[in-house]
Amino acid sequence: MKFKSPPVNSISLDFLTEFCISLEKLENNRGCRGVIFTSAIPTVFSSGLDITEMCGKSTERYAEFWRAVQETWLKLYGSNMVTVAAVNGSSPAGGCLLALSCDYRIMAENPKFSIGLNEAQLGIVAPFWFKDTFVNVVGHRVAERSLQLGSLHSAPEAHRIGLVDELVPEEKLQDKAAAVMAQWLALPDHARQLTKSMMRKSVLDRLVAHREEDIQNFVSFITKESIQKSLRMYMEMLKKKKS
Ligand code: CO8
Repeated sequence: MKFKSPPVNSISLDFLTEFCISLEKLENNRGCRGVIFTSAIPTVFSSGLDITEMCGKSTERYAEFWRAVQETWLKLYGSNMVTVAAVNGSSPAGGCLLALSCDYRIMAENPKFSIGLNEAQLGIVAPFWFKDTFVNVVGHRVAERSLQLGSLHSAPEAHRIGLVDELVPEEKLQDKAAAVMAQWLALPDHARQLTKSMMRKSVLDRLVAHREEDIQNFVSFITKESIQKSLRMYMEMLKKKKS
Protein backbone atom coordinates (compact mmCIF):
# COMPACT_ATOMS: atom_id res chain seq x y z
CA MET A 1 0.00 0.00 0.00
CA LYS A 2 1.52 3.26 -1.12
CA PHE A 3 0.54 6.46 0.69
CA LYS A 4 -0.02 9.28 -1.76
CA SER A 5 -1.51 12.32 -0.13
CA PRO A 6 0.66 15.27 -1.18
CA PRO A 7 2.50 17.23 -0.06
CA VAL A 8 3.51 15.21 3.03
CA ASN A 9 1.03 12.31 3.59
CA SER A 10 -0.48 14.03 6.61
CA ILE A 11 -3.12 11.85 8.22
CA SER A 12 -6.44 13.63 7.73
CA LEU A 13 -9.91 12.19 8.28
CA ASP A 14 -10.05 11.38 4.53
CA PHE A 15 -6.69 9.62 4.70
CA LEU A 16 -7.85 7.56 7.70
CA THR A 17 -11.14 6.61 6.05
CA GLU A 18 -9.43 5.46 2.88
CA PHE A 19 -6.70 3.64 4.82
CA CYS A 20 -9.27 1.72 6.91
CA ILE A 21 -11.37 0.74 3.89
CA SER A 22 -8.29 -0.47 1.98
CA LEU A 23 -6.94 -2.40 4.95
CA GLU A 24 -10.29 -4.04 5.62
CA LYS A 25 -10.59 -5.11 1.97
CA LEU A 26 -7.16 -6.74 2.14
CA GLU A 27 -7.93 -8.30 5.53
CA ASN A 28 -11.09 -9.90 4.11
CA ASN A 29 -9.33 -11.11 0.97
CA ARG A 30 -8.24 -14.68 1.69
CA GLY A 31 -5.67 -14.42 -1.08
CA CYS A 32 -3.85 -11.60 0.71
CA ARG A 33 -1.60 -12.63 3.61
CA GLY A 34 0.62 -9.59 3.97
CA VAL A 35 0.95 -5.87 3.26
CA ILE A 36 3.96 -3.64 2.76
CA PHE A 37 3.34 0.02 3.58
CA THR A 38 5.42 2.68 1.89
CA SER A 39 5.13 6.20 0.52
CA ALA A 40 4.75 7.45 -3.03
CA ILE A 41 6.21 10.77 -1.88
CA PRO A 42 10.00 11.00 -1.91
CA THR A 43 11.52 12.01 1.47
CA VAL A 44 8.32 11.69 3.55
CA PHE A 45 6.72 8.43 4.74
CA SER A 46 4.01 10.30 6.64
CA SER A 47 4.11 13.65 8.47
CA GLY A 48 1.76 12.31 11.15
CA LEU A 49 -1.70 13.45 12.05
CA ASP A 50 -2.89 16.37 10.00
CA ILE A 51 -2.47 19.28 12.40
CA THR A 52 -5.22 21.23 10.64
CA GLU A 53 -7.64 18.49 11.82
CA MET A 54 -6.73 19.47 15.38
CA CYS A 55 -7.13 23.25 15.00
CA GLY A 56 -10.27 25.38 15.00
CA LYS A 57 -12.80 22.56 14.46
CA SER A 58 -16.00 21.68 16.34
CA THR A 59 -15.97 19.22 19.25
CA GLU A 60 -18.06 16.79 17.14
CA ARG A 61 -15.49 16.89 14.37
CA TYR A 62 -12.61 16.35 16.82
CA ALA A 63 -14.44 13.32 18.25
CA GLU A 64 -15.05 11.93 14.77
CA PHE A 65 -11.42 12.44 13.84
CA TRP A 66 -10.12 10.79 17.00
CA ARG A 67 -12.45 7.79 16.64
CA ALA A 68 -11.04 7.30 13.13
CA VAL A 69 -7.45 7.50 14.47
CA GLN A 70 -8.33 4.84 17.08
CA GLU A 71 -10.05 2.66 14.49
CA THR A 72 -7.04 2.78 12.18
CA TRP A 73 -4.66 1.74 14.94
CA LEU A 74 -6.98 -1.04 16.18
CA LYS A 75 -7.20 -2.44 12.64
CA LEU A 76 -3.50 -2.14 11.86
CA TYR A 77 -2.04 -3.25 15.21
CA GLY A 78 -4.57 -6.08 15.36
CA SER A 79 -4.20 -7.16 11.73
CA ASN A 80 -3.96 -10.88 11.01
CA MET A 81 -1.79 -10.13 7.99
CA VAL A 82 1.98 -9.74 8.04
CA THR A 83 2.60 -6.00 8.04
CA VAL A 84 5.93 -4.50 6.98
CA ALA A 85 6.74 -0.78 6.96
CA ALA A 86 9.19 0.25 4.23
CA VAL A 87 9.97 3.68 5.66
CA ASN A 88 11.30 5.67 2.72
CA GLY A 89 11.26 9.11 4.34
CA SER A 90 10.67 11.03 7.54
CA SER A 91 7.98 9.74 9.81
CA PRO A 92 7.12 11.87 12.83
CA ALA A 93 4.36 11.26 15.42
CA GLY A 94 1.31 9.57 13.83
CA GLY A 95 3.53 8.48 10.92
CA CYS A 96 5.84 6.79 13.40
CA LEU A 97 2.80 5.13 15.01
CA LEU A 98 1.82 3.61 11.66
CA ALA A 99 5.32 2.12 11.33
CA LEU A 100 5.42 1.01 14.98
CA SER A 101 2.13 -0.84 14.50
CA CYS A 102 3.62 -3.09 11.81
CA ASP A 103 5.39 -6.39 12.44
CA TYR A 104 8.68 -5.21 10.97
CA ARG A 105 10.24 -1.87 10.02
CA ILE A 106 12.88 -1.28 7.37
CA MET A 107 14.12 2.26 6.85
CA ALA A 108 16.11 3.89 4.07
CA GLU A 109 19.56 4.63 5.49
CA ASN A 110 19.43 8.35 4.75
CA PRO A 111 20.58 10.30 7.86
CA LYS A 112 18.31 13.18 6.79
CA PHE A 113 15.21 11.04 7.43
CA SER A 114 13.93 11.03 10.97
CA ILE A 115 11.33 9.10 12.92
CA GLY A 116 9.90 9.31 16.43
CA LEU A 117 7.00 10.32 18.63
CA ASN A 118 7.70 14.07 18.83
CA GLU A 119 4.34 15.07 20.33
CA ALA A 120 5.99 16.77 23.33
CA GLN A 121 7.68 19.22 20.93
CA LEU A 122 4.22 20.35 19.80
CA GLY A 123 3.12 20.83 23.41
CA ILE A 124 0.81 17.81 23.21
CA VAL A 125 0.99 14.40 24.82
CA ALA A 126 1.15 11.05 23.06
CA PRO A 127 -1.93 9.02 24.12
CA PHE A 128 -1.39 5.91 26.27
CA TRP A 129 -1.82 3.53 23.34
CA PHE A 130 0.82 5.37 21.26
CA LYS A 131 3.08 4.97 24.31
CA ASP A 132 2.19 1.28 24.77
CA THR A 133 2.97 0.56 21.11
CA PHE A 134 6.29 2.38 21.41
CA VAL A 135 7.26 0.60 24.65
CA ASN A 136 6.51 -2.76 23.04
CA VAL A 137 9.04 -1.98 20.32
CA VAL A 138 11.90 -0.15 22.08
CA GLY A 139 11.43 -0.98 25.77
CA HIS A 140 10.47 1.22 28.71
CA ARG A 141 13.64 3.25 29.32
CA VAL A 142 14.24 4.25 25.71
CA ALA A 143 10.54 5.08 25.28
CA GLU A 144 10.44 7.15 28.47
CA ARG A 145 13.37 9.33 27.45
CA SER A 146 12.36 9.62 23.82
CA LEU A 147 8.74 10.53 24.64
CA GLN A 148 9.63 13.13 27.26
CA LEU A 149 12.09 14.81 24.91
CA GLY A 150 9.78 14.41 21.90
CA SER A 151 12.81 13.06 20.06
CA LEU A 152 12.98 12.64 16.33
CA HIS A 153 15.70 10.07 15.69
CA SER A 154 17.81 10.04 12.54
CA ALA A 155 17.64 6.75 10.62
CA PRO A 156 20.96 5.43 12.08
CA GLU A 157 19.90 6.36 15.62
CA ALA A 158 16.44 4.83 15.13
CA HIS A 159 18.18 1.60 14.15
CA ARG A 160 20.52 1.77 17.15
CA ILE A 161 17.62 2.06 19.64
CA GLY A 162 15.57 -0.64 17.91
CA LEU A 163 12.88 1.70 16.64
CA VAL A 164 13.51 0.30 13.16
CA ASP A 165 14.70 -3.25 12.59
CA GLU A 166 16.93 -2.68 9.59
CA LEU A 167 18.48 0.07 7.50
CA VAL A 168 19.09 -0.42 3.79
CA PRO A 169 20.18 1.84 0.93
CA GLU A 170 17.14 3.63 -0.44
CA GLU A 171 17.24 1.85 -3.82
CA LYS A 172 17.16 -1.55 -2.10
CA LEU A 173 14.27 -0.79 0.25
CA GLN A 174 11.40 -2.32 -1.72
CA ASP A 175 13.35 -5.49 -2.58
CA LYS A 176 14.36 -5.91 1.04
CA ALA A 177 10.75 -5.44 2.17
CA ALA A 178 9.63 -8.14 -0.29
CA ALA A 179 12.35 -10.50 1.00
CA VAL A 180 11.32 -9.93 4.62
CA MET A 181 7.69 -10.49 3.67
CA ALA A 182 8.59 -13.81 2.01
CA GLN A 183 10.44 -14.88 5.17
CA TRP A 184 7.45 -14.10 7.42
CA LEU A 185 4.98 -15.71 5.00
CA ALA A 186 6.95 -18.96 5.05
CA LEU A 187 5.42 -19.71 8.46
CA PRO A 188 1.98 -21.27 8.91
CA ASP A 189 -0.52 -18.41 9.22
CA HIS A 190 -2.41 -19.78 12.23
CA ALA A 191 0.71 -20.13 14.42
CA ARG A 192 2.01 -16.68 13.50
CA GLN A 193 -1.41 -15.04 13.91
CA LEU A 194 -2.06 -16.58 17.34
CA THR A 195 1.42 -15.58 18.48
CA LYS A 196 0.90 -12.02 17.27
CA SER A 197 -2.42 -11.82 19.03
CA MET A 198 -0.89 -13.18 22.26
CA MET A 199 1.76 -10.43 22.15
CA ARG A 200 -0.60 -7.56 21.30
CA LYS A 201 -4.01 -8.41 22.78
CA SER A 202 -3.65 -6.75 26.19
CA VAL A 203 -2.61 -3.45 24.61
CA LEU A 204 -5.46 -3.57 22.07
CA ASP A 205 -7.98 -4.51 24.77
CA ARG A 206 -6.93 -1.55 26.87
CA LEU A 207 -7.97 0.93 24.20
CA VAL A 208 -11.17 -1.00 23.42
CA ALA A 209 -12.11 -0.84 27.13
CA HIS A 210 -11.37 2.90 27.39
CA ARG A 211 -12.32 4.08 23.94
CA GLU A 212 -15.02 6.63 24.80
CA GLU A 213 -12.98 8.00 27.70
CA ASP A 214 -9.98 8.37 25.36
CA ILE A 215 -12.11 10.33 22.87
CA GLN A 216 -13.36 12.62 25.62
CA ASN A 217 -9.80 13.15 26.86
CA PHE A 218 -8.65 14.04 23.37
CA VAL A 219 -11.52 16.49 22.81
CA SER A 220 -11.13 18.23 26.15
CA PHE A 221 -7.34 18.46 25.72
CA ILE A 222 -7.34 19.68 22.15
CA THR A 223 -10.04 22.32 22.73
CA LYS A 224 -7.99 24.04 25.46
CA GLU A 225 -6.97 27.50 24.27
CA SER A 226 -3.36 26.94 25.39
CA ILE A 227 -3.13 23.77 23.27
CA GLN A 228 -4.72 25.45 20.27
CA LYS A 229 -2.16 28.23 20.63
CA SER A 230 0.75 25.73 20.77
CA LEU A 231 -0.50 23.99 17.62
CA ARG A 232 -0.95 27.27 15.75
CA MET A 233 2.56 28.34 16.70
CA TYR A 234 3.94 24.99 15.56
CA MET A 235 2.21 25.32 12.18
CA GLU A 236 3.62 28.84 11.82
CA MET A 237 7.08 27.53 12.67
CA LEU A 238 6.72 24.88 9.93
CA LYS A 239 5.78 27.55 7.40
CA LYS A 240 8.61 29.92 8.50
CA LYS A 241 11.15 27.10 8.21
CA LYS A 242 10.49 27.18 4.46
CA SER A 243 11.12 30.87 3.90
N1 CO8 B 1 -0.23 18.41 9.34
C1 CO8 B 1 -0.63 19.39 8.49
N2 CO8 B 1 0.20 20.03 7.63
C2 CO8 B 1 1.51 19.65 7.62
C3 CO8 B 1 1.98 18.63 8.47
C4 CO8 B 1 1.06 17.99 9.36
N3 CO8 B 1 1.42 17.03 10.20
N4 CO8 B 1 3.31 18.48 8.24
C5 CO8 B 1 3.63 19.36 7.27
N5 CO8 B 1 2.55 20.07 6.89
C6 CO8 B 1 2.46 21.09 5.85
C7 CO8 B 1 3.45 22.25 6.08
O1 CO8 B 1 2.90 23.23 6.93
C8 CO8 B 1 3.63 22.75 4.66
O2 CO8 B 1 2.49 23.51 4.32
P1 CO8 B 1 2.61 24.78 3.31
O3 CO8 B 1 3.16 24.22 2.02
O4 CO8 B 1 1.22 25.31 3.21
O5 CO8 B 1 3.58 25.76 3.96
C9 CO8 B 1 3.58 21.48 3.81
O6 CO8 B 1 2.90 20.52 4.61
C10 CO8 B 1 4.95 20.94 3.47
O7 CO8 B 1 5.72 20.82 4.65
P2 CO8 B 1 7.30 21.06 4.69
O8 CO8 B 1 7.68 22.20 3.82
O9 CO8 B 1 7.71 21.15 6.13
O10 CO8 B 1 7.82 19.70 4.01
P3 CO8 B 1 9.26 19.04 4.13
O11 CO8 B 1 9.31 18.01 3.07
O12 CO8 B 1 10.34 20.08 4.20
O13 CO8 B 1 9.27 18.31 5.57
C11 CO8 B 1 8.27 16.97 7.32
C12 CO8 B 1 8.41 17.23 5.80
C13 CO8 B 1 9.62 16.49 7.87
C14 CO8 B 1 7.23 15.89 7.51
C15 CO8 B 1 7.87 18.30 8.00
O14 CO8 B 1 6.77 18.86 7.29
C16 CO8 B 1 7.47 18.16 9.44
O15 CO8 B 1 8.32 17.98 10.31
N6 CO8 B 1 6.15 18.25 9.71
C17 CO8 B 1 5.62 18.23 11.05
C18 CO8 B 1 5.36 16.86 11.45
C19 CO8 B 1 4.82 16.77 12.84
O16 CO8 B 1 5.36 17.30 13.79
N7 CO8 B 1 3.72 16.04 12.97
C20 CO8 B 1 3.09 15.83 14.23
C21 CO8 B 1 1.60 15.70 14.07
S1 CO8 B 1 0.83 15.34 15.63
C22 CO8 B 1 0.57 13.64 15.61
O17 CO8 B 1 0.76 12.98 14.64
C23 CO8 B 1 0.09 12.91 16.85
C24 CO8 B 1 -0.85 13.71 17.63
C25 CO8 B 1 -1.35 13.02 18.86
C26 CO8 B 1 -2.40 13.91 19.48
C27 CO8 B 1 -2.59 13.68 20.91
C28 CO8 B 1 -3.31 14.84 21.56
C29 CO8 B 1 -3.88 14.48 22.86
